[in-house]
Amino acid sequence: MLTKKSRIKDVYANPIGRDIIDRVLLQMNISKKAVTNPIVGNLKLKVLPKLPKSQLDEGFLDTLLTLLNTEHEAAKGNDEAILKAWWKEAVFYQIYPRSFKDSNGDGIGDLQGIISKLDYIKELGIDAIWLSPIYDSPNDDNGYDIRDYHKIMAEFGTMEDFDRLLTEVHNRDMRLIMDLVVNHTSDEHMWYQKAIHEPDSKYGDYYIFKDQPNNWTSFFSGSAWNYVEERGQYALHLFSKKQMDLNWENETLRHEIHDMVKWWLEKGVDGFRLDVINYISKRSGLPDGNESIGKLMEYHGVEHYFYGPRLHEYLHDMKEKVFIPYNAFSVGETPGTGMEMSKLLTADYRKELDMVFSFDHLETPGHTRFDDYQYDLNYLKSYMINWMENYGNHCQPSLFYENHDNPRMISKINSDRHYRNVLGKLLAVIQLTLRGTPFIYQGQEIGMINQNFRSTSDLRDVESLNLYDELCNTMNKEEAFAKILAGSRDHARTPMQWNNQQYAGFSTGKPWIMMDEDYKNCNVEAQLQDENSILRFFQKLIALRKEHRVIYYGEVLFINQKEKDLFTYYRKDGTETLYIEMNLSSSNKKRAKYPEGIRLLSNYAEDSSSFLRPYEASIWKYN
Ligand code: ISL
Ligand code: CA
Repeated sequence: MLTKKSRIKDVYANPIGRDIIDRVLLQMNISKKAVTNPIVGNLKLKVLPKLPKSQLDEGFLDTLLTLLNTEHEAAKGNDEAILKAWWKEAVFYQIYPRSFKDSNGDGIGDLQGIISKLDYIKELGIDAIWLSPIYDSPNDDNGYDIRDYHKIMAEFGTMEDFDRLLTEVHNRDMRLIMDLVVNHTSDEHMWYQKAIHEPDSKYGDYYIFKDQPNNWTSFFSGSAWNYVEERGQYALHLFSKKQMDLNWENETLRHEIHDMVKWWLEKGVDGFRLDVINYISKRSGLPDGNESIGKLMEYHGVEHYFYGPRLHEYLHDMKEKVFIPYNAFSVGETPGTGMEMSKLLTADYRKELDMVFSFDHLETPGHTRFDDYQYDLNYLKSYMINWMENYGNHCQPSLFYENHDNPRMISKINSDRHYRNVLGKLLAVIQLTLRGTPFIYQGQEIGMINQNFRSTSDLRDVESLNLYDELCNTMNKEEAFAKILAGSRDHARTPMQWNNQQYAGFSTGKPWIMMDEDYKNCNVEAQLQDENSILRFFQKLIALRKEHRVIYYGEVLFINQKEKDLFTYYRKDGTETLYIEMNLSSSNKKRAKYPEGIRLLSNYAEDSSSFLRPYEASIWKYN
């Protein structure tokens, strides 16, 4: 049991304590050495709030201790071999259906559009597709606000289209996973409508109601509570005002969700990506969030639900009752969980989730998504080293930089067009040669970049638009727009660039969201014809990955770790050794040594001798 008399080093020795301290340091941009040095390590927790300029108060300590003392488990060590599984060998491709391919000219991507591009996906070398939500929805958050789990969004097609899509995916020996959004539903979902109109029915307790709101804030600006006149109470929404949080404490609701998931598994889908699944268990009593944590994390209340008291129980239950019987795969989206929490959520012997997406590599220390800054790849290097060395054999890392919620990675690192091609390929090498399961986001394979949005009328995303309104209270419109522009999720949601024709071959009609002129140069058709393109590189790299199975299960051995801008490692097993060498900067970098063996693939045509060129990335095979 840890108390205020415990020393910082004892907290850091506790897995959950380490996760939380690491997270706080990351947010504040303070090096880990600040905690691991003995002077600080020996300080008692209770002195922290008393230090000059301390941003931490007593409430922070209480929260920390509650979190630490409710988790009694620690993940097992690393002595057993990695268990094999199809999803540890697969390359996933994420489709954002609204922006992938439109088949009927209404400017909105749809299921028939996806079907028409399955051969393209297969030829890229993809093994499994993750579809962002396609269920019936009023689209307040583009389908992440579900109105009916058993119906297809009319704009996307029909259930017959879906069945056809699933068959066509399977016919090509690929798998399909769906997006499962069960932290919340749309306020237009029948359950919510009954909950407010028939509070005495079984639905009355399906959502989270309170007589008085607490201080929790929504991720999409403002209070997380709506006043519900029908009940004279407040209802919780961690996301938009139309995304109402479900009450997982209610067992009938949990069974209802299990049945719904089984319904899709009966159809033959291969698994799920579980939206903000770590938020489903909220601390009972829904206490106010601590002010200093709220300020630090930019949202109030997170500490009471990002790793809630019954999270493991709910996940374990769902795995046993629903996923295991259907042999279904599950990857959880878990914003805010650190490595140790992720281990406890995914270790194979614990039977909760197969994998999670962690997000701490998407911004460098001290930055958040809405800051305009240049991402330093040396941070990605240190992050990857840490995960590869410490995540362990019972857990499988996910490897990704892009999805529908984040600006394009190339733009974050270096927006100089000159480097686009080599940089896109370098990122691919990291993603496809480390140990883990890669998730490629649509458009990443052709090196799509951020869009030139000119004003808020070009934007569609509820998060961006709400934040803009909020920022306008404290800054002028230009400043507010500039901030939105840096982090808007819409950068990733513009139409897939298929060719150089009008609307990029995405649609014959005007797309639902704007696109700039980039498609004229950057598109699938042109890149398929260009041996030197990012797309061709992805194809070759994925093929290489399948040929060299050492990439799936082999050891990762890093060398030159301390050498800035140089990222080098071996992949090794009993049968072969690969050597990966990369220059993370836009300047020439001296090589640590000239590699032996043969160069299998590189983003530069000819090899040079003593130095690596800007963003050079090569894979060598040793004998
Ligand atoms: O926690 C966050 C703070 O910015 C976000 O990262 C947020 O948790 C994350 O964007 C959650 O994403 C998922 O759930 C949302 C939906 O809008 C996203 O598109 C989805 O990926 C609500 O369903
Ligand atoms: Ca359409």
